[in-house]
Amino acid sequence: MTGHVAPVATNAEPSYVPQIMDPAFDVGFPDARTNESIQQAIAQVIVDPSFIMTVGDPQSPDETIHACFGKNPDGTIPDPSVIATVNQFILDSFQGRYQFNTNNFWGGGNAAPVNLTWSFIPNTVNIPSGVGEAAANSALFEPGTNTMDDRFGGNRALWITQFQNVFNRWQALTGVNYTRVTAAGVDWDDGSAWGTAGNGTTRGDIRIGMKPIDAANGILAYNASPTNGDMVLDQNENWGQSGGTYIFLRNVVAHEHGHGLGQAHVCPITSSPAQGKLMEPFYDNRYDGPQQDDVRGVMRSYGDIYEPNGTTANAFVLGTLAPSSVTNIGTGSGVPNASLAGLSSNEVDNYRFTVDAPRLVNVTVTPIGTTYLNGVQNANGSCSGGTNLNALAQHDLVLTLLPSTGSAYVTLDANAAGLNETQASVLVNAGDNFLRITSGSTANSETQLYTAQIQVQGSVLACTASDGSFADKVQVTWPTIANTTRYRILRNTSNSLSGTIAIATITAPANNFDDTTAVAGTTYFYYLQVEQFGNGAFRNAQVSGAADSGRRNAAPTANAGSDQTVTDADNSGSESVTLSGSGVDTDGTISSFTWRRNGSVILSAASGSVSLPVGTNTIELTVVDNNGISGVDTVVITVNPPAPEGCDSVDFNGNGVFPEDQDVVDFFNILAGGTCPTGTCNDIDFNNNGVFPEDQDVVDFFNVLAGGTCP
Ligand SMILES: [Ca+2]
Ligand SMILES: [Ca+2]
Ligand SMILES: [Ca+2]
Ligand SMILES: [Ca+2]
Ligand SMILES: [Zn+2]
Ligand SMILES: [Zn+2]
Repeated sequence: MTGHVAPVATNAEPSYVPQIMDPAFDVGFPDARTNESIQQAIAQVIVDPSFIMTVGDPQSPDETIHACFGKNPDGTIPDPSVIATVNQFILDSFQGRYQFNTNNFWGGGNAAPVNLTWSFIPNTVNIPSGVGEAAANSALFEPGTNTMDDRFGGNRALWITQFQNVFNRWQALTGVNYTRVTAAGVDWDDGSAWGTAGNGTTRGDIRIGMKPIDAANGILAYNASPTNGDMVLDQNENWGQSGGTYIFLRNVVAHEHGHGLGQAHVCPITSSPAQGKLMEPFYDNRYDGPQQDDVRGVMRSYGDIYEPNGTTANAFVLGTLAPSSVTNIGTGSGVPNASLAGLSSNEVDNYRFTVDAPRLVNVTVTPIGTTYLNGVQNANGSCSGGTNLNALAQHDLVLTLLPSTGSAYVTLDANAAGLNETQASVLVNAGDNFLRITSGSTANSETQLYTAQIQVQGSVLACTASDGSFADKVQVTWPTIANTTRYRILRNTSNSLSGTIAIATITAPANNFDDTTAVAGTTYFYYLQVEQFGNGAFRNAQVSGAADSGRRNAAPTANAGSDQTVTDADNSGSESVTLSGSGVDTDGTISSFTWRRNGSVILSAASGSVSLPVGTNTIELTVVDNNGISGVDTVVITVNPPAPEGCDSVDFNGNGVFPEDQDVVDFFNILAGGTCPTGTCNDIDFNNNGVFPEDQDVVDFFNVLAGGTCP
């Protein structure tokens, strides 16, 4: 037979000052050495060691009753010989502060979550002797004096709320889930005989009753271990004390139920509330409910609030995490130095998170805990001094980030136990991903509390492709992505990952690529893939349909028109010429026309008149398309000078007949002020020296007419 009787919390009222070692502690406090009920219990144990089964499951004779003893007036625990006598008949040994064996937990154990029901028993249920007290009917409900109803002034809802809050608290901190059950229409259960197991609907796994155990103080309550778990409160305690929101009732019930979950006492009795443990043997109201060690102990058997999450299939669902969001796991316990996530022996914790697109995430796992004294309660009931337990460094945490299928993105195990593991900027796939916390330590029956964090970065990871900016390529660029060893560029002619072809693999830190194989004018869709940590796995940085399109420009063609030859008819040195150009762009529009001569702009329009100097003019027409890409054509415009300077034609009258006398006649006629008979006569400045009328024109006219040369 294994098991133990464990001295538990006590209370001294009305002037009890809760500091354990406080001198006021002994005011009105009974001396356990003279506590009659304890002696009765001892006597009964001696007479009949099997009595402990009376509140246990008859099918599980190993179950243990946890009885609560008082402290001595000097603050020490009760006479060791008293408890030792009891233990001698009940215990094989203490099993450490977590009673983790095949009989002391509900369900599967080792971090296996469990659903428990709880109920109050009606006054009709008789509770046999548990620790030597007389059998009596339960007395939680009215009528009667010192029922729980009475202690709370008839406000039944108020005291039930305190019990509910205790179970809510254990549920909020551990893998145990509770449901209160009642018989139809009443506040109590179906009234089955004490010791009857729960049925899940009208009778709880944890049944709670109240009866006189001893006088006020001394024994406060007792509680059976799993899988009985039932609780008996001493009717003679003032459960209605409202201080600390009924902390007396709540801490005793929470402590007792700790036994009901399979927890043994833990020592030493600490003077510092920061080191406090609900499962210390004596009541303390300087902390409220389960503390660090209590959370660790219950997680050892039932896991944490995220259970079951031992596989990716049953991973805890964190949901869709938005860009630029931070998601914390295990935070917010409200218990100093304790988190809501814990890892037990050989346990695996999986968390599933979803992202809308490939995202960079920062992940961290941080061990939680402090160093505190930890020890067992001795067989004689005294508390061992304990040894330091470093709850921060029980397991060497390992963080693995996994896609929904395939090998891990990254496994973080750089640091030793007690230290966090963290990695920034890991690219994860769109859709479901998993954060997994495991232990790199050998199997360790201690719980390692931890918190974890997933931070989703907001940056967009798409690559960008040039849209016609270059006539010789499409330039693909992308933001530098941390931890990247290689980039890969995929190309498609539709905006889909399906059907893409890899066109380049680029070694980081380069972050651009020139696609010179693109055909001008064709629209392509470019996708970026990333290999991080040199692990050989290229992962999409963009979802299908999210590609940026790119296009190599089809350059425009210019047409400057046909070559022209003109004459400076008025001998002004230049001549006005009409330029008429055009341009064609097959993948866009022409946005400008520019005509240049010797590098200087002479016209900024498709067509127009320009003045060109005498000579050969090579004119360049540049057309620019809507992407700024140019096309060029040239045209040659020849401006000839007027007829060489010299004498006019001897065909003075312009009738095409010469030489003839009529030219002479007409010359003199005009010279004399007459009119030209044909209307097309030359001027009379025959020698074109700008001086007229003069005799020299006459001389020269006859000279040329006679076959001479113009002077
Ligand atoms: Ca009592
Ligand atoms: Ca173009
Ligand atoms: Ca003529
Ligand atoms: Ca002249
Ligand atoms: Zn206890
Ligand atoms: Zn002239």
